[in-house]
Amino acid sequence: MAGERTFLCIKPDAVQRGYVGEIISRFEKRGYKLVAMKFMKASDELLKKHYAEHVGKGFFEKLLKYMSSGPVVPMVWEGKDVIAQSRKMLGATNPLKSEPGTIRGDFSIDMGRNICHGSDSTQSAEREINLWFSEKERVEWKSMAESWIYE
Ligand code: DAT
Ligand code: MG
Repeated sequence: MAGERTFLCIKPDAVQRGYVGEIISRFEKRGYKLVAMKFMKASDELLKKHYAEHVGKGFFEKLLKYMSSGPVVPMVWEGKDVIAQSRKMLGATNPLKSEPGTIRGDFSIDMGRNICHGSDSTQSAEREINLWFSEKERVEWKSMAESWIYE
């Protein structure tokens, strides 16, 4: 299955609160395939590029401080419709509006502590994957579970 790819990033609050495994587990269990992953502190320079659309907005400095406050777990995941499906699995940007059962709806309350990032379109997925990962860091592998996930 030559699936679509998306960029997800577990944010510093989720690392601090011990939710790294739980978040990865949800995407694994759904049937999506992990293609790349790192554990790192993001520089202001990288975050300004990542959140380019929000530079200059009222909440931007707070967002930058939060995202650079500790380690994050950037990842690339692959599979059918993974961009839209992972946004659904994350829930709304404001956790107070996220449905229970979603990652943000289950584990967060405030917008500035909303646990995990996910690309919102094909274009942003491509841009974010290229920003956070070199070609070499994306692992080509065949999942043996594929024929049990896709018919
Ligand atoms: P998302 O992360 O759901 O793609 P976004 O791209 O609009 O949402 O914003 C990026 C992050 O910035 C978001 O996860 C939380 C924060 N944010 C967005 N809008 C905000 C606002 N009005 N006040 C405070 N923080 C905000
Ligand atoms: Mg966004």
